[in-house]
Amino acid sequence: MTDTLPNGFSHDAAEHYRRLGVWNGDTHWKLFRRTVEARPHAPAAVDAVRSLTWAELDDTVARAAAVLTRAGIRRGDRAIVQLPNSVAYLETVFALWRIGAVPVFSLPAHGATDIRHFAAHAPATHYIGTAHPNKHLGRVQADLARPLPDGRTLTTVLVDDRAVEPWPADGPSPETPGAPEELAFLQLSGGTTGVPKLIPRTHDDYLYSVRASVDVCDLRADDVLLVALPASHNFTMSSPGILGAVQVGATVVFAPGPLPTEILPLIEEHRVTHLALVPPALISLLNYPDRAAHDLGSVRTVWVGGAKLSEAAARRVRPELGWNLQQVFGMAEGLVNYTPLDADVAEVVATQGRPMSPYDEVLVVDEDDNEVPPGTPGALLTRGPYTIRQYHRAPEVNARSFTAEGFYRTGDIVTFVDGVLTVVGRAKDQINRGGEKVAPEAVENVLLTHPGVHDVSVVGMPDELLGEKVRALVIPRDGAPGPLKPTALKRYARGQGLASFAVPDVIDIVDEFPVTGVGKVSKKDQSLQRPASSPEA
Ligand code: OOB
Repeated sequence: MTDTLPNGFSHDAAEHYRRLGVWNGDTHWKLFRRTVEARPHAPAAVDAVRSLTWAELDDTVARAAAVLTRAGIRRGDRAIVQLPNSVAYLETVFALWRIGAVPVFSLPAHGATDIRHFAAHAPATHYIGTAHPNKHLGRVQADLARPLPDGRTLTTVLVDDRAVEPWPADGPSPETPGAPEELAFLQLSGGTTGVPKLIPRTHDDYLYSVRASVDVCDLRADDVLLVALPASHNFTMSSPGILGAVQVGATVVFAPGPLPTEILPLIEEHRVTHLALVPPALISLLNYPDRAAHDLGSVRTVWVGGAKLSEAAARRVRPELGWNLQQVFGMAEGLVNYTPLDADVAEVVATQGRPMSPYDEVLVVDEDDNEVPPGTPGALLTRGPYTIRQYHRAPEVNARSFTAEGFYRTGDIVTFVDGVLTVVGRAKDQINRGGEKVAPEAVENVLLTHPGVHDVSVVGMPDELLGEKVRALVIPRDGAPGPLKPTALKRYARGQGLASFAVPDVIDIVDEFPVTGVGKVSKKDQSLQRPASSPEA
């Protein structure tokens, strides 16, 4: 027996949560099978080409499992999943859980560098991607033909996610699902370092978070959930998300993305009752001129999270859309907070909600880890039944990301008053680009490999819609041939395997970086004082 479970919980801590009944021995495969048994003829999953009941989905998941088994995936293997929002995505993930394999949830926007890192670090044996790659995914897939640093090459499985029958009949495959305390999947951290960290979640801990989410939300059987954000993101998966829909037996409708033109027709056509959005997607919807042409009256609740929602936008939701708003402040590492459905308006529009579980422990501390008085901003630390106590295979990162008592250092600066959290800032070196998290260091590392670059500093730049954009300040190398052009540098960054959302929105060529009093590069000054005359790429 190892010292800890894959999510870092000691056996004692695990036993504690089992005794409390919050870890109840459920698994993702059992969850799915229960809903198939309970609601075989109810609509389960819909996308642009397909519409399946739970019983039909059970069949196609079995076929998908046979295909993946034939590709060599076995119980315990890790497989990177990088698929667009589609029924085929859902089938792939449940097929992996049927086999007892472990999905590594990458986003379609992740670049080749990210995927290679996940492959080496998980370590993964397979990559499951789309048979209809865009330019970006085409680059990722081409790159995977190269061996990994350890000499292995990933086995690639391409899924025709636009086909009516993506899974050729391939004979039965046995069910060999994982156990409750085992690794259920690897989720990706927003990242503050060069490469995203892998987040190990077990069936027990994650499914508790799904049940706790369902408890504070109004998602029921016969409801219709629109999945518009990337399906594999933690928010989309479990707050209450796709797995919440599976738990209650609601229908999941996949939209290709969260633009008003992508979601409005689907809301109307499928009588959508719930959806989750990041703040920029909500604001785009609020400001969309043709909104009134669509009947949005079926929607009861919109969940908004991933980045701070402005109070001004939050105030418009009820009067202009007629929907309930629940702010969601969560993290793939665990802790999720919601504004309650019955909270007063002031709390709904101006706070990031309350921890969803009575077993969530929240500390707000100063620089010496001493608790601050209520209402005083401080760093948020948290521990509880569904917050990991370690990253996957990363002892050094773990030492700085968790306290000795197992609290996770979220990197968020918050106030905590009467059980209500408000996010007021950030202590981590990360850019939150409308919910997509960018590690400046990762972007700097890529730009530094360009022969014309002497030094780079990447910072967040305030943006009306996204909250923040990615800005790179670049000092050219002396004697480099020809002038350094922002457009050329952007193209270079795109070709170097960066996630698409991490490619700088703006590159400014400068002579030197602003420095603080102590001679350290001041990231704050750079993000705030962008010279009006600087060239915009
Ligand atoms: C969600 O998860 P991640 O892992 O992509 O990012 C977590 C970080 C938080 O630590 C915080 O810095 C920021 O994203 N964040 C928010 C926020 N929701 C997330 N900051 C302000 N207000 C909010 N409402 O982003 C995530 C995971 C599950 C549910 C919802 C979001």
